[in-house]
This record gives sequence, structure tokens and C-alpha cells, in this order.
Amino acid sequence: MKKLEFPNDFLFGGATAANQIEGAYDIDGKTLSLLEMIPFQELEDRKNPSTSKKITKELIMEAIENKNGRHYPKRFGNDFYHRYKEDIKLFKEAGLKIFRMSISWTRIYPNGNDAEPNAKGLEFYRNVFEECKKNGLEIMVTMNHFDIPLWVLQKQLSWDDAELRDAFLKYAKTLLDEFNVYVKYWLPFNEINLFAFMMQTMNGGTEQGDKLKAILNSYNDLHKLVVTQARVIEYAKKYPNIMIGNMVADSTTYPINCDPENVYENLKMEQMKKFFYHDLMVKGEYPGYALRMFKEYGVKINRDPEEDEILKNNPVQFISFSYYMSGTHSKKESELTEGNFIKVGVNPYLKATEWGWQIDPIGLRITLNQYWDRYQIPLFVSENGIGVFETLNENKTVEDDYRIKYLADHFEQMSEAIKDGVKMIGYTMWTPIDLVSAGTNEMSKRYGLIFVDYDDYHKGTGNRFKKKSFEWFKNFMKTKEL
Ligand code: P53
Repeated sequence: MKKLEFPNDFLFGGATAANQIEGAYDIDGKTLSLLEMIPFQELEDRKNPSTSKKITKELIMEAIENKNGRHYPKRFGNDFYHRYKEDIKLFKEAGLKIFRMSISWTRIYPNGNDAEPNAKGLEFYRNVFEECKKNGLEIMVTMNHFDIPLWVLQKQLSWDDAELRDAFLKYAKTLLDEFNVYVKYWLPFNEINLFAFMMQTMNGGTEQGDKLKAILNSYNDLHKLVVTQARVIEYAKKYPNIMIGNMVADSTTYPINCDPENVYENLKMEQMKKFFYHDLMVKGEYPGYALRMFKEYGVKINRDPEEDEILKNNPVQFISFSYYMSGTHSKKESELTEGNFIKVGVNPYLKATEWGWQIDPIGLRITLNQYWDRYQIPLFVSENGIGVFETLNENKTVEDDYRIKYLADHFEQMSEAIKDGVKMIGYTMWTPIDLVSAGTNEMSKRYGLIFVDYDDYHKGTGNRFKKKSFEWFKNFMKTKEL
């Protein structure tokens, strides 16, 4: 038995995203958004996620008409829209102190330019928040978790277009005005680093297969996203009770050996793949190493002095990041993990999940220390968890000892980091309840403490069942003992 140390007010909880849980894609005035237009792909096809394809007019028409009767998993999620009361009750029972969720933009402003927000959309989230309050849960809201509205795709807008930025700001202000009394923690954009790249993909930037070029082109979108986020922070100053943080998909890598050349290569990779984003949003200015890289590779960013001013004056109030895995700095195809969507260098000291994500709890301690040393502002792990193929056994549960181990090992390292002096506000695991995966659009990749009886085609009762990890988590919340 080992007792872990966490501050008394530490927020342990669980994270989700609207497009992966809600379903009800065409109910109460909601219009379609990007992820609900991506069809399910059979296993052999998933190495080429459809999220890496250009969103053409033809694809959009196909998704709207759906003449071929294809299955679009994110239109159905796990049916949280209708079952939220039951789910929130279970979250409380599991001992969650905070629930991270996102709001679907197209429920609030179905057409983007609507004169008034959609009352039914606001009502749904108010009901969810009331339910959280009743069950003693704090709330963290992601304003945009990858769900780009259909009208943005139809007009082929990018974040370089003021029309998109203004529409988002109107939406963000509505959320803050309506919900500041319920929600203390806000994240304007989920995994802002991946999101910028996703916009390049949608606009066809990766179609030519030149990934480097697409990455280089995505820095302009990133700049506009970061400035938009800073404007949200500026507006939110009228609500001193709330806090706004960033959310970056972590990319912790190690040098493949101690050859100084490799150590330096790894430093460069970590600078551009992780620190750059936090430097920009915490310090409010472009770091020298990035400006040098931009110059060397001819990256053009459409910056104006007013934007730089806004960035400088509106840093994030806390850092949040998702942490699932680590890798090495290797870029050679033969040395990369099998994993789909995100590939990193293979580390022979680590085991990987069935999706090739390398499990590394100590990497979390390292990362927390690095961020605290560099930024000295509170840290929040907004996602961390393990996706596995699972089925219910005859006792209607899942014996997910691997998940218990994954969580326990990461909690232990987090507690060590806190003892190292790192200031952490909280942690939301991905995820308290099974949902549709982001990268591969399937129910089969299950992360939950709670099993949901839907398969990849949304066939099943949708009923909820507690896994073994549910009971373990509940007990850990009470005792903090491993
Ligand atoms: P899925 C890639 C790498 C790291 C985090 O991912 C990622 C992704 C995108 O797949 O996304 C976050 O469901 C994201 C969540 C997502 C979760 O990681 O592909 O914020 O929406 O579900 C896990 O296994």
C-alpha cells in the first residue's frame, strides 16, 4: 500500500468532447459539423484516417445526402444528449470532482451569423451544468473541440479569414456571458497544435503528401488561433471568477542515444513540438528558435502589430495538455511506431497499446517538471488514458486491470511531480465513459471507466456498465492509496 500526496483541493476528474458523446446531431436546431461528416472506416482502412483527406464539395454533398447509407459515428456518439442525467450520476458515484466537456458550436449558432443564439442549445447545456452542480461536480469547458461548422467548410474559410474569427468570438462571448456562473475553467481550443494542422488538411494542404509543407503552412492558422484565444481571454477579464487555459497535445520525446548531435536534434524537436506553443501562449511572444526556423524554412505569418499587442497582454492563466504517450526524436519511417494518426519514434524501453501509443508514466513526471520550471503557472492534465478493445464478460463488466495499472502509474508520477514542487490544479482522465474515438472514429477503442453497449455501427442497447476500473477509481478517490 502506498499513499499518494495530492493537495486537498486537487481536481481529479474526467474529460469528454461533445462530438464524441452527444449524438443528436440534427436535434433542437443543431446543424452539421466537420466530424459528423466523416464516415466509419473498416479496420484495414484506418491507417489512412479520413481526417487526413481534403474536405471537398463532393465529400460534403455525399455526407449531407448520404445516398450510400454510410455510418457516421459522431452523429450518434454514446447518446449523452439523452442520457446525461444517468451519466453525471455515475460520474459522481465514481468520485469525480470535475467534469471536462465541450460545447457544440452548431447547437449555439447553427448558421454562424444568427442574430440570436439558439435557445434550445443554450438550454441543453444549462441543464447539463445544473445537473453537474446538483452532483457536486466542478466544470471545465472546451469551447471548440475540433468541431468546425458545416458553413465554414462550405465557404472554405480558414482562421486567416476574419469572418471565421469574428463568428468564433461572438460564440465565445455568448458562452462566457451565459455560463460564467456555472463554469470556472475554460479552454478556448482543444489541442490547438493539432487543430491548426487539421485546418491545413481540410484545405487540401496534405493532399500532395508533403507533410512538412503542410506543417509549415499551418503556422499562420496557429497564429490566428492563438490571437483569437487571447481576445477571448481579454473579454473574460470581466468575469474575475473564471480561469482560461490553453490545451496542447503533448509531444514529449527522448534522444535516441547520448550522442550530443542527437541530444540537440531532440531539443529542437521538443522546442518546436511542445514548448513553442506554451512559450507563445504563456509569454505572449514568439521565441527566438521559432523565428529562426521560420526564416530558414520560409514560413510566412500574416502578423500585425495590434495582434502582437493582444497576445502579449493576454497570456493564459494556466497550462493544460493531453498526455497519452511519449516517443523518441527519430524521424525515420522504419523507426516509427505502428500507431495510426500520430506516429512517434519507437522506444525499446516502453510498451505500446494496440494502437501503438507508447505508455510512459515517468514521461509525465518529466513533462510536468519541465513545464513548471519554465513557466511557473498552474498546470492541468486535461487528458490521459488508455484505449483498448473490450467486451462485456458474463458478469456484465470488464476486468480492465491494464487500465487500473495505467492510471495508478500515472497518478503515482503526478504525485511525485507535486512533491518535486510542481503546482498542479487538476487532472481529467480520458475518459470516464466509452465514446467514439477522435482519430479513428470507432467505439472499439474504449477508454472508459464505464462501458457503453454500442458497437462501431451504433448497434446495441446503449446501456452503461461499470468496469472494474470504476470501482478502483472510486476507492482511490476516497483513500488516495495504491
Ligand atoms: P483517440 C492524437 C494524439 C493525441 C491526442 O484519441 C489526440 C489525437 C487525436 O486522435 O486527441 C485527443 O480518440 C483528443 C480527444 C481524443 C483523445 O486524444 O483517437 O483531444 O478528442 O479522443 C484520444 O484515441
